[in-house]
Amino acid sequence: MKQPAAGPREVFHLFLIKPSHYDDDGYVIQWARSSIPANTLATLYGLALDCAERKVLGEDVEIRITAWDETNTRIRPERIARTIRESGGRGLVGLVGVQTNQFPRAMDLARPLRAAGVPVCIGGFHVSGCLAMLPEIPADLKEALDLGIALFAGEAEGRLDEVLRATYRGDLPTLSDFMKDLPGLEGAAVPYLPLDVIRRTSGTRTSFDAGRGCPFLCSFCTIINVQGRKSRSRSADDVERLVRANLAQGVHNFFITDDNLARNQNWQPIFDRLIRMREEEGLRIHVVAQVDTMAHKIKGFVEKAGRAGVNRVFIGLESINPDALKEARKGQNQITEYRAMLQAWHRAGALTYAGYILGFPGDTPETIERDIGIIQRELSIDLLEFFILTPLPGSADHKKLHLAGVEMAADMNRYDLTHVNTRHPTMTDDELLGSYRKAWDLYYSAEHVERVMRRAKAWGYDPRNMMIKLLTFHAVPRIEGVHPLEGGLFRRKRRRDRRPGMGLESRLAFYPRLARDVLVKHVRFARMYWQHWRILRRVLRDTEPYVDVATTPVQDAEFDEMQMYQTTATARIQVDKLRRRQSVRAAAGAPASSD
Ligand code: B12
Ligand code: SF4
Repeated sequence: MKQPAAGPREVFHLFLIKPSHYDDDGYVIQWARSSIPANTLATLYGLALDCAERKVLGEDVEIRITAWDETNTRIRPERIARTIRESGGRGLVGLVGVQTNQFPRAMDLARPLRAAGVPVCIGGFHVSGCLAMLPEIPADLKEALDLGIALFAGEAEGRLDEVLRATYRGDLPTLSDFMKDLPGLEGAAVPYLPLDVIRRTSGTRTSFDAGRGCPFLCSFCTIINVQGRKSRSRSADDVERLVRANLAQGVHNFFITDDNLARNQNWQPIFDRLIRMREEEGLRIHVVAQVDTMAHKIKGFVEKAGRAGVNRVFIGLESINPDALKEARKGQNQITEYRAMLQAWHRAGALTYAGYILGFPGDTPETIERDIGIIQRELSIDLLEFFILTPLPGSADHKKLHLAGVEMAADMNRYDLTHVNTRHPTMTDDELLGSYRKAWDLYYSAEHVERVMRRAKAWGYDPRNMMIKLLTFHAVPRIEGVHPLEGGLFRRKRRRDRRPGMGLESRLAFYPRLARDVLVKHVRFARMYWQHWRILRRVLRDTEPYVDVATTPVQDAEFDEMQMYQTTATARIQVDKLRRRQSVRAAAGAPASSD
């Protein structure tokens, strides 16, 4: 008699979904191609793959994993429920990496799934941040628990097995809180996404976290309260393994998502490994990293980063005003170091992206405008991105306001760093929002775009690439009205994917307006492209060498001359302190240093 083919008898569907959030009209922010794959999705996929390979639900159960990012894929809860039902009813929908601004959307995806009896589990910064910092569970999380949605606070390494087993048994707890027990990362299954998921983004780039945690204490930051202040890192072997797995599928570009790679205790072995792979094996590896403003003071860090393939760095500059930095407990940012730091990154061949926060207590529309002018003239930043100071759940700022009973916006969808969510001491909400919107136009003015392209040419970066980057960073907020970090190629809007409560528009109202919007956006983009292209032509034609204040090497006299150091009393005090330190060093015969 013929034996039946051996193999699993049961299928357990694991849908891993990274939700998006709603724009101001209530439509899901979604693109034909989003900008970069979400690392949380890669991390959960890597862990799930490991569970599937180890058959944690038993020899007879196949764990079938699907990974979707809603910023580039339409999610249809009813189809998910049907798929699970039709293959025996076993499965779990994991809503992954859910940030505060994504929590309302995550709930709207979860409701129909729960109504169809599908187990749903939500994890990510909103759940973890709230549980880490608030004395009681907030109303939105309580509502989730009431609907039977499981909330997972903490990290999934070493714990996904049990989440899957408990779901399979039918006793997944509604609340799992591992915030006090952060796992080590060495040897854990590494982040991984298959090529078809990566291809839904605009470049062939994937992401991974080489480590978690940051030692600093910035008051607006959620990361230290969720991932801790101690560095937990993957090993160089882990990183090599995941890099090779990606090279094998043709992916050579990596975004290392550590908030502060400079404070990853293993940065050196990791860089050395990447350097060896690049320099000895000739492998093509390009890296985008996030670092702090003092990374250039770590011996060998910038130089090794360049050799390891880092060609873009995101830097948390936040402000050029020492009072604001002090207020935000970001005293580690020394404005007297900014110029040396930016120039060091350019020498290593890396493009500099700096984050800049608007809405510190001392900010006014006038100081914001003044400071952007100073940055343009004196700092060799390539791309500047603006954020509104926001009390994110999980941050010390949020906890303080919450405990003091200060009013904050109740709609979590607004916590995307582009909305005003609490009162500023002197600016009205409209003034702050107006300053935020104007900031993009001020920084990306035609005059400054030309300056940055000329600087790029001078330090050896292709001005054509720089033009595209400047153009997209300005076009996304200006034309699409969203932050560049939330941007993508070709916005998609579905009539039915509108926020409940905002009303379903009729076909006659929705589609003609959509067609008009698409047309207007393309015309506006073409106009911006044309303006940028004309600037580029001028820059390419010019053969004169280019130097300006920002690209001039740091000199002692500049501390008396540059506006950045003269505008506020605290900046002048910082310069005096620097001078005193320098003279002590000189007296001791130590080599000159800006520190
Ligand atoms: C890389 C990154 C991005 C990338 C990709 C997103 C991603 N998640 O990978 C991009 C550039 C797209 C991005 C954009 C934005 N980001 Co972002 N981003 C990050 C960053 C630096 C790393 C994310 C990461 O990989 N973390 C590591 C993963 C593994 O940790 P995790 O997400 O917490 O997941 C673990 C656990 O939570 C748990 N878990 C998570 N989900 C689930 C699900 C289940 C079922 C289970 C069991 C467990 C589980 O297990 C995971 C593995 O251990 C974080 C800061 C940080 N350190 O996390 C900010 C962060 C998440 N971003 C933030 C914000 C605000 C934004 C933006 C709104 C900014 C803006 N104005 O545009 C946009 C939103 C757009 C979007 N669509 O995501 C905030 C969110 C804070 C909050 N309370 O909401 C953070 C925390 C940074 C900050 N400023 O505080 N971001
Ligand atoms: S340096 Fe960045 S990651 Fe570290 S505490 Fe400050 S904001 Fe958070």
